[in-house]
Amino acid sequence: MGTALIYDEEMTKYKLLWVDPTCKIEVPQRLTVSHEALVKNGLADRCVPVPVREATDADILLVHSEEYLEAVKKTPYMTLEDLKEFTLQYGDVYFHPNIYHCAKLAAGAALQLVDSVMTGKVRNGMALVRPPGHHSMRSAANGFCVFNNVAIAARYAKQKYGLKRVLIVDWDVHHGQGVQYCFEDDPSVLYFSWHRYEHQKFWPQLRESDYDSVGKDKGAGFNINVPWNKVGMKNSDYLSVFFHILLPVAYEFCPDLVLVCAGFDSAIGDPEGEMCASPDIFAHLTHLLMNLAGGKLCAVLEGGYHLTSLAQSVCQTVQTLLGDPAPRPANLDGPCQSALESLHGVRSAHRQYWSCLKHAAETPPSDISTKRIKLEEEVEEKTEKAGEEKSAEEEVWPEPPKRVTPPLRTALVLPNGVACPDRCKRFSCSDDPDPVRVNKLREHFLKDADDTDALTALSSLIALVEKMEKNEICNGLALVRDVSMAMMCVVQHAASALSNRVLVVCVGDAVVPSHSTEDGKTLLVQFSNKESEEQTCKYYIPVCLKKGCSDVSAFTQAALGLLLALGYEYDPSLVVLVRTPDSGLPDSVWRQLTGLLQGLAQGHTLVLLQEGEKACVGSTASSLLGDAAPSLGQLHAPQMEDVEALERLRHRLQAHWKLLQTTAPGTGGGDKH
Ligand code: X5A
Ligand code: ZN
Repeated sequence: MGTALIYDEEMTKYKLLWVDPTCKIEVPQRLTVSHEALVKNGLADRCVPVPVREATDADILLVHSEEYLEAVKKTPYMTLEDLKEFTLQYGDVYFHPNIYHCAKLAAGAALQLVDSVMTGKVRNGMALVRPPGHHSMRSAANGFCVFNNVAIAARYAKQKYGLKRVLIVDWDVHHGQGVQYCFEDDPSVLYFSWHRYEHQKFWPQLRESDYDSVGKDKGAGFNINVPWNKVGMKNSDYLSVFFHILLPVAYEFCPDLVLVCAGFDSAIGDPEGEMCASPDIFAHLTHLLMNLAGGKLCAVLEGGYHLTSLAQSVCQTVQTLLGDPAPRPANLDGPCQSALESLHGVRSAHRQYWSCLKHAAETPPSDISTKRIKLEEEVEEKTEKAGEEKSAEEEVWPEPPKRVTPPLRTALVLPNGVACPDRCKRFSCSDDPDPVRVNKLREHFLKDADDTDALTALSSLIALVEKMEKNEICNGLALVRDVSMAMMCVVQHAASALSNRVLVVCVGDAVVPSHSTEDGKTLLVQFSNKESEEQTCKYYIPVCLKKGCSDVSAFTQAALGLLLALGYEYDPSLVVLVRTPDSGLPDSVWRQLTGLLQGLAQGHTLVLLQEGEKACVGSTASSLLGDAAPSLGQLHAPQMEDVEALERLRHRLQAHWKLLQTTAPGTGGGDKH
């Protein structure tokens, strides 16, 4: 359905006109390098160009006061001295004769993006804008921001399209306090922000940026702050927060639209953030949000001050919005102690508001809040050391490798007589079967039967897996006579022929090849309602849910907090997704699952369905093609027993799987169960 790209050179036409060390990083090149990188990588051409417009007074007044707007309106006519003087009343921001014009375009760009997505002109999109927006407040410019582009967009979207719920994800490294203030008491806008905090030592040094600011009155629970109390946070830290806070809450909230305050100062190299997440993490952050709200996602640029890092991160985001498979997530070694403390704090602060967090540890981390006071002395120490250490900007990291998309997205192995859906290709090796393989397969799997069709199907399956491994085909779907046998066959092939790991996700209680997990080359996660024998192997994980897979809330919780986290840490080169006919999993959940799992293994997913399930071929193929899955609706509280069982399982597994951790060891907060 397309991705909008909004960019206008006009927004490069203002800059800092005097000396100010805090503002000198906010330069016009931020926009030009980002746009040039999109052009150079052939991404700009694949987007739908959408023109900017000026936000009207009425648009701006959705968030800002009349007095403030009138004051900003005068800036184009001010002298340099007047501008300096005007600037002084605000924090960490500068004015320029053309900034008012650009600020109207930046807000207008966000609104154009919302219009393009809401009218169905495109599925999603990104607006490259200056000035950024998330720090500006009702009556104040702040932190390089003049008008709050995303806050205006949220109000506008609600008003013009009657949206009930809007999710704002602020992955910029700074706290968008302007957005928080705007929606603090508003339960219709869920604001999530992670930000460098260092126990309130980092700009803007607000008490209300901490995890215990959860929103006010009716809006209590709809403001989520994740403070980073140390620099150097990595991919694992970011993903942990997505798996254990943002995604469960976002799915429970069920937004009609997702807005992203897309600041890239949270990536490696940035002098402001000093974090260590790689630019390709934004492919995953984007991907993980792309199935919410029926895929309606608008990303609006905020910060990002290391030009190379910024351009790479922007490309990763846009390429993902376009639907290209995400790169393999590199070295996920689990969250650090400080991130776990934050995770723990946020989850316990929000457990009363979200049923997905109900079983989070009750006790807040022992002393993380009080550190705020204690840390005062350490500041000087830190500034003294600054000279010796390498600055964040000098940090080196490899350029994210080109994401090569296979020539064929989705291939289907179907029995004769089952039609192949649009945009997919029927796949069969019957013209060219490898005789050695065919014999092997017959011997192993079809001993007593001389069933040519079944044999062809199995050989085709193997051939398909090989093509995925060579990156000639991205993903596939097979309708087979016996999913257990097909699963066995693929796993066996993978174990003997592939050098890499395979994640097998089995939905329903098929017979699974649990014995083939011993060597760690296969990780098998099975969802069913059968209480299975105590799990013995690190790589065979039975997940038992009371009502099997038919409870949407329980299943979703398991899929996000357990399966995705496991999958990312395992980092397979192939995902095999199997569903039995009696699994009970509703179609919408199945499509969400299929979509989410494509963040793994560069999108190499092989889906196995039983022959009778013809009716599901179309919708499954659609998910494999990257279409957005339908929303699950607002989720209710899952059954107590299921939640408890899941928590127990997560707790047991976290010794082996670090991405399952949600509490810091030694903070006195064991999970409740
Ligand atoms: C949008 C943004 C940062 C301001 C930093 C001021 N602003 N020290 O990233
Ligand atoms: Zn920022």
